[in-house]
Amino acid sequence: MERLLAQELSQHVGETVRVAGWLHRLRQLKSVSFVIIRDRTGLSQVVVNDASMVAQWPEESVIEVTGRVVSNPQAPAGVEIVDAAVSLLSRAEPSPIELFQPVLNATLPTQLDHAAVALRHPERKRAFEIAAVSLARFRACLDALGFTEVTTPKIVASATESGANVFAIDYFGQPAFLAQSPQFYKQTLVGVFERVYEVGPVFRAEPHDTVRHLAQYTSLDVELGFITDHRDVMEIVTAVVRAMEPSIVPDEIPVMHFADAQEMIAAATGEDLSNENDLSPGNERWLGDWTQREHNSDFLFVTGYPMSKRPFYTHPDPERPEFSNSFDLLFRGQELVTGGQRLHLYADYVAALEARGESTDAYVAYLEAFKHGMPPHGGFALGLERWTSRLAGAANIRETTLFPRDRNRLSP
Ligand code: AMO
Repeated sequence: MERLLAQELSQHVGETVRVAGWLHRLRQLKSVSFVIIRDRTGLSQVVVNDASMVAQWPEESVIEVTGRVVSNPQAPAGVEIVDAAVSLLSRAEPSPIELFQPVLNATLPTQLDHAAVALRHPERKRAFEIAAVSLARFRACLDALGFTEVTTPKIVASATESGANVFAIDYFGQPAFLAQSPQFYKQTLVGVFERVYEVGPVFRAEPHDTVRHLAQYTSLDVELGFITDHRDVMEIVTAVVRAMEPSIVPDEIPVMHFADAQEMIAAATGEDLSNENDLSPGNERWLGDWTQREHNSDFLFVTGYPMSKRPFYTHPDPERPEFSNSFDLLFRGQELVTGGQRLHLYADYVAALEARGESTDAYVAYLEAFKHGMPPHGGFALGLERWTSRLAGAANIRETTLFPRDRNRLSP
């Protein structure tokens, strides 16, 4: 007999069926007991008269049931299984977490320590189902716009974003790093495909333990050639986030220059921001509240971050060279996306590295692309776990990361 799923049962009233899944809960009443089975589609209810055998099996044991489907408006999905024969496929040890609770009562560290079990909770699992849908839509949107999906090495010879937060490794006796981003490769591949994207892990040796930083996260990277400036990239960002979750993106995402944002925050809070070249997390939250209030929008583009804060590959604003043709997209008061226009002339790269006191030696392979003709181009990266945590309203990014890596956590 073919295995049916919880969601399919209502179409089989009157039939004898087979279901299988995890023993979610046994509810024993005086004359009758309910065995609740969980499978990937939801919960099914099985009525048993004698629960003495099931009562010996701890929750999360894997069981199989054959029985007849009958209507019962009070049961999950309006049906239940009666005349049931229940058997054990795999006996569990007592569960470290009460998965049958509608909201998990275990602390986050306990949930993370026991991820193999905690992730089974329908609410925890749901965030990752949403992430999977977002990813599929991200890909579909870019495929339709003529982008090619690529995969690039995660063991690399040089840092891409900044020297400090990079993991060094021993590569057959040679120094190497875990990639902080696919930045150099995605730019290089604009020379090959014009438009590329990559979904992959990136590694940051973040020195602080915060609720929004991981040591490994999933970066959704995009890069495209033949742009006029960063605003063409922002159009693609808008199309992508709209595709990922259409209901939350306004017709037009408000845009504000970094200098104007600082001026506004300083005027409103009395904070002296004259020496700041970035937005603090507190100021991002302030802007999130302001955008919600003034524009009824969850999103805000902040453009023109100071060049001193951006990586060497960033294109300056030709009108105000101390500012850059770059942007961040804030989502509900938190940075979700960073992007911008890049330098595309070889001579500009040599000058930019020199101005930062860096030799070109570490970048020879990357710079070859620019020696051999690169169009004006730009791109962006979106942190998947940041996206999902904001969407789910999670207080901590670890709640929407399957197996988070941070300063203190290397397992599970
Ligand atoms: P950036 O370093 O700003 O830019 O990273 C891009 C986006 O990635 C997310 N993010 C993180 N998420 C979780 N944990 C972290 N430690 C973490 N660090 C960053 C954020 C952030 O906006 N190469 C550029 C992108 C580009 O210009 O194309 C880059 O990596 O959501």
